[in-house]
Amino acid sequence: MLSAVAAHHMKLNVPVSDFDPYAEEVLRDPWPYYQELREKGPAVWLERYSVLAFFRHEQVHAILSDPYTYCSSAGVGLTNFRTETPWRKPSIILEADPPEHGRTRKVVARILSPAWINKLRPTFEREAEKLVDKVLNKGTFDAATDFCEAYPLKVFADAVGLPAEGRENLLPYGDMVFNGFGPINERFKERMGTSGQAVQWIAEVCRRESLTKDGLGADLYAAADAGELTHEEAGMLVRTLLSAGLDTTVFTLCNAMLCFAKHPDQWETLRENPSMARQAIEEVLRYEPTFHSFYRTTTKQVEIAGITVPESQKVVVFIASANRDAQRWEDPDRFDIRRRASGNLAFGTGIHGCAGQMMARLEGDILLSALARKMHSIELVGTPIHHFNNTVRGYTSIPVKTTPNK
Ligand code: OVV
Repeated sequence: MLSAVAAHHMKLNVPVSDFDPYAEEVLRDPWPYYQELREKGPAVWLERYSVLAFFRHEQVHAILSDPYTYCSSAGVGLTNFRTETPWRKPSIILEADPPEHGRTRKVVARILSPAWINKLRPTFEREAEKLVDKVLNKGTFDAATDFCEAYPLKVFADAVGLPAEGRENLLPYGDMVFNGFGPINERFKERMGTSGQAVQWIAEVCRRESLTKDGLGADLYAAADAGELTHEEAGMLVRTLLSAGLDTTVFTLCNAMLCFAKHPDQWETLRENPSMARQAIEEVLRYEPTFHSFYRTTTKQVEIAGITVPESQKVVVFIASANRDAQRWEDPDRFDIRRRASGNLAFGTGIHGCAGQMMARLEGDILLSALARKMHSIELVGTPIHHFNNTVRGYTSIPVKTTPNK
């Protein structure tokens, strides 16, 4: 806990705000709030949560690049694991610091590396063609459920080696994990109350016996056989794949579909150049990043942007805000697939930068280029339903009408 003196000291030195990042009106449209908060100064004290918040690209990047000062082992959510009990056993990769983090990260990085996952490409492409044909055949469909959920639930879950039955537990489990990085609010409690079965199912399928012999899950257990991990750790890292790999890619695809439905000129550009799919996904990630924020905890007193931050202070970095910082991006509120969007912080950066980012790009690239080759137009035919979550941003429903290429 921060001492009263330290809190007082900090309030004297940085602007104070009653901003609530978890309020529905903020989650629905955070951009005007972020702009105002970026303009207040390099850091803002969020009095509702007693955390120091960073909204500018410069500090967000600096904090994520210094894991020794801004650690993850006290949790990457609002909960401080040193003083409060986390709702689940901490992740041995996400919620770990060097040097321990390096051992688990090395194994996960290998099985999610381009070289390793490229063997999935033919299967992912075949499934993308099938799914695109199916929805274009329907014409009118829900892009969130019929398309953006359907694809990762098939291809990623298959790649990990999960059984076909029970996959309906994956998104509720992820929703709980990502709500769990925020405050213990009604949103978290409600999800917690309905997800007991999902927790149970996840624990079950992380066991070696539940997984196929040729998937990423089996690869983690093979690393344990080779002495790189314990077998229990292999199971924990399967849990990481299932926590971090579904809701995230589903929501990224949702955000992509909505970006193109709302920007028909950009769709036209992509349709004329399907090979731009990968760069288009990058701009979707910059413009509508799937994460709004993440936390770190200081390991010592530190100076940043002239502010003295005490030891053991929770800091929150708004990566979504950093991605729209005019100091870093020209015309940041413009969705433009031709821009150079690399360097955006949607996947974080540094040693904890998303280990699955090549998998996410592979899925997005393949699905978007299949669409670009087959779909002429996409149009919203109803109001999209936002999915409110304490960490990630996406949709529950996106009613669309599409026309195929002639
Ligand atoms: C990046 C991420 C998100 C959620 C869960 C985990 C990782 C994990 O390691 O469990």
